[in-house]
Amino acid sequence: QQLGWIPPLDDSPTDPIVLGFSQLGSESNWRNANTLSIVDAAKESGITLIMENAEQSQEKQFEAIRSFIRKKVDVIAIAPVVQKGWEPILQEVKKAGIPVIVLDRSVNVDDGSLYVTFIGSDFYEEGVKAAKYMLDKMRHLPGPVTIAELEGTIGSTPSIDRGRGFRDTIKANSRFQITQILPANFTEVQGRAVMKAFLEKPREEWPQVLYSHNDDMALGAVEAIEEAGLTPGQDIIIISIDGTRRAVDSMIQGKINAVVECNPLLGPLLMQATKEIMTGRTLPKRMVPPEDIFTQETAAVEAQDRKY
Ligand code: GYE
Repeated sequence: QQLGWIPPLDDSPTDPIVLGFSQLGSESNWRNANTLSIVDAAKESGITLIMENAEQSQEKQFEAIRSFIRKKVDVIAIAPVVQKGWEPILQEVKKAGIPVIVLDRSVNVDDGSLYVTFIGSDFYEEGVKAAKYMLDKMRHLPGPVTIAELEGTIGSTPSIDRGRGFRDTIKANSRFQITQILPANFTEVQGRAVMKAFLEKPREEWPQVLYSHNDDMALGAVEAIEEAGLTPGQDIIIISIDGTRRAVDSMIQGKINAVVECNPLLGPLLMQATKEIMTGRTLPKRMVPPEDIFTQETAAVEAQDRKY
């Protein structure tokens, strides 16, 4: 007698999805919140996460990605430290037949088939928001306004686009001049050192405004400004980007004037996208989380439910 085919039970265990994630580093509080969000979301959604920290080295990202290929992971996610130089490694991944999600920062590639989707903020818009706040804040002040700019990692999408968005917004008004500009790699230590160097110039060259590409550098700069005997937030107007708890607290103390939000909590979206790719769904090429701007007026309310 022939036995019939027994269908598998609906809840029979299937292999968990394996996601290889190349995180670019741990340079800032934003980054740490981003990493944590991804670890938590992976656990919650039952995805096996293999994560490598590249310590801001693109070369290390390549190594991590090659190790993911060898391990035959199902999906590879990359938070790229800089925009350029990704084409060859992404070709390798494509050859291995592994879909790629670009997360947080973007990649400059001609061949759009090299990744499925890019999940990350609109950094240009963040720069525009920072500039608009400044134009409004300084509108009653007569005469020229001098600005110092602390850039992030050279060649990274947020640094390039936050710079462009800001500049494009102020360029019609010649009263506003960026007089000093240097990169500080998105870290607090370097932000402090660069601000110190800005203030070592003769007094008449000190800026009236500091535009910092992230909170960590702004917080470092606040210390340097205080050490120089100035009052941050008053003698120098400070605008930064991210919206970390420490920056919002500093805003409550009056030391930072405005913070443009950049949301690091991308974990749930990344896991959802990973699952959708595995079930064969088509994803939009670009996914942007909604973001706001916080000022000293709204800081206290914001501080109550800051998650990072
Ligand atoms: O603003 C900064 C971090 O890529 C958006 O990187 C991210 C930036 C973030 O180091 O704090």
